[in-house]
Amino acid sequence: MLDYKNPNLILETSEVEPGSFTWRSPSNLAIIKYWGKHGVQLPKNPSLSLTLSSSFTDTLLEYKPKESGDRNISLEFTFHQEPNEPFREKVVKFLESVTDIFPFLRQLDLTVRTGNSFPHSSGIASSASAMSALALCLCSLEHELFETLEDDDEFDKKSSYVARLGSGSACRSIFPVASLWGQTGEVEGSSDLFGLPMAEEVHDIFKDFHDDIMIASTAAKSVSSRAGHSLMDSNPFAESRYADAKRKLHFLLEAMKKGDLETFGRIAENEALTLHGLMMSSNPSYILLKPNTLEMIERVRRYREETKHPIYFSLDAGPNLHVLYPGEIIHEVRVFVDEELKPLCEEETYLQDWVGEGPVQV
Ligand code: 2P0
Repeated sequence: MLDYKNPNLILETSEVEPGSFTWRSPSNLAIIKYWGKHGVQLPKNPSLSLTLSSSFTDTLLEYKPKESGDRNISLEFTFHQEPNEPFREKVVKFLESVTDIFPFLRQLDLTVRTGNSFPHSSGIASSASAMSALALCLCSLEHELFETLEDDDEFDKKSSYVARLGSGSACRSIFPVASLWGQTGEVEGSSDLFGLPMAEEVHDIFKDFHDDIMIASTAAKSVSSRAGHSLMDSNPFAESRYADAKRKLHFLLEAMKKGDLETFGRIAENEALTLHGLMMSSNPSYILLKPNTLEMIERVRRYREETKHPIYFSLDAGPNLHVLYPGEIIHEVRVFVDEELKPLCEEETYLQDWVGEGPVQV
């Protein structure tokens, strides 16, 4: 099995000049959800996401030959210009876990400076953007030091593989427009180990597609995604859920290829509510939705019914409602969002996001 372990990536440190890389990487929104995993960050079912744009993480990685002779990961870390020990420890743990892939990390003094475009604790999952940005920096560093990743597709594949080890959903953020992660007979070359680019498999309507993220609550989640995934191991509906996701993927791929928004929207909403249904049917059970989330769902459905506009919703592992619609109806939809949904948001806050072109090196 592909594991990218490479003991040859060892430096002659006296020849290394200090340097740095910066990557900006977006978050993504799963339409078919990843919920349940096994082994080392392997999904129980394939998932398919839209790559976002305005919700991103910027990560700068600086490196220089290590001053001390030890083999520990040496990392200075700031988040929004401030030291942050819990985050630093998380990143150190992640870097330790990828030293078989990047053994040279033990030979360098590293600095990571990172920050998100979206407000802290706005309830937007930041692990996808953060871990993809870091994985891209690591692959850039490897290429700078060893000239090993000249081929862009190989660079993306390895970045996606490494991002997955940091956070499953992060492996899908590497690609523009849309990405599929998880082995499926539906898509040639698909794998549980990395995401695939799907931009060429989707209709143009999804390339001008909006996701307004309605902030129903910024309170910390009562159950983390990590704990949520592991509760799937004892969920009585788990096996039928994985089968259902695989079945829906077939119809979603077909709909996205054709630009069939009605089928797309039906599946997106069903997956969002299934995800939360799985949380409610876990043992112990938990609920992340808020009363205003449900009120917003009703209003989206009523507006769709009345106007026949193709506007749908999705949810991540939290209470915030993602309102999805094509760019061609943005003017009408924004009036609805401002008048009917915004007043239901915490401090009337919502984020305007849209399908984007994936990470950029800055
Ligand atoms: C997804 N989510 O497909 C699903 C649906 C949230 C809702 O994957 O433990 O942070 O780091 O692999 O990726 C959020 O969980 O979990 C998630 P880990 P991750 O996007």
